Amino acid sequence: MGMLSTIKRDDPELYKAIKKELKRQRESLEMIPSENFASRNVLLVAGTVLANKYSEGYPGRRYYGGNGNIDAIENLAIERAKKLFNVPHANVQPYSGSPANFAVYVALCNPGDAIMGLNLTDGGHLTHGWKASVTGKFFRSISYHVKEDGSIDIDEARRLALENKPKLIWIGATAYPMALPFGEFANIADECGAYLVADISHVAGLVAAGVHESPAKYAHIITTTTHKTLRGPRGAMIMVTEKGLAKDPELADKIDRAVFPGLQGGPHDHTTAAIATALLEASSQEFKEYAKQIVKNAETLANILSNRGIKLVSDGTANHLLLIDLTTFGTGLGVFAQEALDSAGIVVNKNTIPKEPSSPFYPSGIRIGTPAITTRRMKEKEMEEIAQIIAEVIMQVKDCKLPADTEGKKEYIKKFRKRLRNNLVIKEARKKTAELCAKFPLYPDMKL
Ligand code: DSN
Repeated sequence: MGMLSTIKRDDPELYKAIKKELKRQRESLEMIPSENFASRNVLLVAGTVLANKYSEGYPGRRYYGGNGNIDAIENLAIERAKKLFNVPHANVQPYSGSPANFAVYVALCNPGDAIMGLNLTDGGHLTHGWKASVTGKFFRSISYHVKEDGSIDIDEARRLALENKPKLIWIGATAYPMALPFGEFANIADECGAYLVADISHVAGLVAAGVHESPAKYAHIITTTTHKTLRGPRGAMIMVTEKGLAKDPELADKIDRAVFPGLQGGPHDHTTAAIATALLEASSQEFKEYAKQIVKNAETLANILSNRGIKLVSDGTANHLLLIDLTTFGTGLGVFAQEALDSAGIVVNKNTIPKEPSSPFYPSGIRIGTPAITTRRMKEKEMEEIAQIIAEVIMQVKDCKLPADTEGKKEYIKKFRKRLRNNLVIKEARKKTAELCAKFPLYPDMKL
């Protein structure tokens, strides 16, 4: 019997939609770098009766009764996080990455304080002070950038930090293919007296496996989502380091109070438990091999795409993602590349590139990552094939020209979609990606 047999009976409409989504995930190559496939155990735990409980507070200090089992579960997640990331304090309650980051502001800053982060279109995150996020409205946000070679401009960051004396500095990114310079930012933060917060959401799995340097000895606080390279449920954690406690012995309490009651109500106990499962998995030798393979796969993709004349920001990758710069062909081509790849069965996202000449909605790049296809156990051989397919598909969109006016854009994209449906190269590519997906089945034993 399928695991959703009662949903199938009682809510066929919803059942159908879930089934279609499983089919989509199984039959396409998921290459959005922030996505992954959680294990069957993580999914199972996230779907348990733990979702029924209210547990405001922390283990041993709850506002509701009946939390003995939840205390044990949350403590398990906390202890596993502390061990895996080598930190003395972990809060596993943030609902997701953005609330986790906002809790850090609540703990450390007052409205109007200066804060610093990597500029969004240079690869930073909305919550690191971008103008469209409340973090760019409530605080005096100063952005640092990347240089021509795609690496973070440490000199600019130092100059801005000394001039503006920010209360906190973020080091972290969503579209940065190089290693994060934790040591250099620790020096900058120490020089200007700021808190250094490492947002390792994208590389948490690589850090846990020792494939990316850990910020534990450099940052005062570490935030991360749990569902990207860490391969857990959708959730987040905030960790305080020894360095953080040395700077402010009350830092752990401040973080805990900021999460609850500062920002959130009851934690999602089913997610906390699934985080505990993911942390156990991430401490295994198998996970270390997985993380190494993520990087090897990304390197292989980068080499072949570069050889095919496709420009990459920073000319390659040192982690799980590649940022393709399409400006060699034209501006604002990200949307065409994303849609063409989608039709070919490869799911990626359009993305801004450093010094973006277009806009975040019609950006000039695409972001490609290997965490999810590596979970499907694909290796270098498959990356060679996928890179050739991506290159072929990109050649199909290189002559697109994005009109300047909104109506013109809509009309052009409509016609482009029609052309895509009849494109023989894309059809051939779709066949190849379907074959690859069939060879590396996703959740092979899962029956809905
Ligand atoms: N949406 C995430 C990403 O794709 O990187 C960041 O929040």
